[in-house]
Amino acid sequence: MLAAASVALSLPAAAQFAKPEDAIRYRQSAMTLMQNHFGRVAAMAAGRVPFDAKVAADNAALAETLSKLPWSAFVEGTDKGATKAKPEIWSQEARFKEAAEKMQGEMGRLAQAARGGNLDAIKSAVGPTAASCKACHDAFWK
Ligand code: ASC
Repeated sequence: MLAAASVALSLPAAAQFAKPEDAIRYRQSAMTLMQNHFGRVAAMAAGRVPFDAKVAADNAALAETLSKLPWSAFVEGTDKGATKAKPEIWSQEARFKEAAEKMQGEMGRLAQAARGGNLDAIKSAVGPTAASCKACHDAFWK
């Protein structure tokens, strides 16, 4: 209970779910959108698409906002069903929270770099951001 409450309290607005499947779909949707908007910035950083400072800043801002959303949906009882979430999310809640917060911090730094409009600063921020996505997936995603 306390663990679940502390996750919820760390959020700007806790989402509510009628069914476990709704929570799973919500967090997967947030991750999908975040991946999409982060991916547009990462593609510019990698030189796969031409750099456009406004597009980068807009997409990085969206990715930062989206990075705050999945966590309230990791409610108890949503480790089963159509999810790749590992049980460690709930059994090692502090570790999961730390990894989630690390990613949100990196996504915030990326958004800040993108607001500055400097491609080199964006390039420097993309790597650590992607690494923080991967670290959490490696540990907590089947
Ligand atoms: C992405 C995405 C991730 C990370 C990771 C980086 O675009 O969806 O989870 O980058 O693949 O290694």
